[in-house]
Amino acid sequence: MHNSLVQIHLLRLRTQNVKFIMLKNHISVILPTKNEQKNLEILFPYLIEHTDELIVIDGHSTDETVKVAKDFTPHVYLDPNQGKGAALRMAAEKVTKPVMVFIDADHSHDPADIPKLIYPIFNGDFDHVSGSRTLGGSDELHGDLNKFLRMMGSDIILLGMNYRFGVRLTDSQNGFRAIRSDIFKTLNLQENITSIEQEMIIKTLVHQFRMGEVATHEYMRTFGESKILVRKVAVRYVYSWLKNLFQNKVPVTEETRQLNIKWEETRKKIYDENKEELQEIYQKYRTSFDKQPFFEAKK
Ligand SMILES: Nc1nc2c(ncn2[C@@H]2O[C@H](COP(=O)(O)OP(=O)(O)O)[C@@H](O)[C@H]2O)c(=O)[nH]1
Ligand SMILES: [Mg+2]
Repeated sequence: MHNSLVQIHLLRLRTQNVKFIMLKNHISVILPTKNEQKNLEILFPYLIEHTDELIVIDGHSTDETVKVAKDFTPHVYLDPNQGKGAALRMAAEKVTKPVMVFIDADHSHDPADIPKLIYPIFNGDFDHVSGSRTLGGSDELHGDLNKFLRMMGSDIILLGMNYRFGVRLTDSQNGFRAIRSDIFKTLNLQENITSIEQEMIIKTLVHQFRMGEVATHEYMRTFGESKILVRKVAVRYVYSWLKNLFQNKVPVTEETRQLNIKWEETRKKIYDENKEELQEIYQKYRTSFDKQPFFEAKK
């Protein structure tokens, strides 16, 4: 049964692959892992096509995750054992590239969507781009009670964010996203568990960086089970949501202005050197870029 599963997933990835050669030198891909050995064996060959800096932050797996990871990348670290949020913060200390892409290791995201996530950043449209499962569909948000509660919860969280900050985002929780590395490091993120996803979005809005979305599909994880139990994390999610919603937008500081000026220089250089590849990505996904229901609330 597992063999046929693997074949289906390989087929899926092969059909969607896009050329992505030079730009991969400018992004770090961050993979938080906890007991994902079997998923990694499928995922890694595709991931390394999309980055020259693959960083694995492992949550003290008890299977062979770390061993498999080390076959594919020299950048393998153990997290502080506090959860996925703490793992992502640790990753930020290791990156050397200007854009970070976060992708789950359970094979529920397709590495072939990475170009779609990073294009609006290198094109200068956004500073942080989240994959949206509302726009792209999800096999993990519908069908049983646990999924229903997760979907309802994340939609309520989303409504709060949208009305509080005058945007119309469509996904508040996806683990598949791209963000300027300099920004991630200045957001002063605090959440130790997966509630870091909503915190990252809210703080992007609070500090007046540009938040965008593109459609990405979420597949069912291939092997193993989710580590998230709604009843265990719900209180933390609500607490961090309310705490962050009560922040006011902060005026753009001199520090932020400087950060943006420096970024713009970096971006232009990368853009000019990789124009053809970026054009290719644009041509391939133009409908999802052009038709965005982005993000400012209608006045
Ligand atoms: N480093 C690290 N990774 C984790 C931890 N908990 C979950 N992950 C990883 O984070 C990703 C998302 O976790 P998952 O259980 O699939 O959550 P779900 O997709 O929201 O159901 C997967 O790649 C997990 O292996 C942790 O404590 N530390
Ligand atoms: Mg998952």
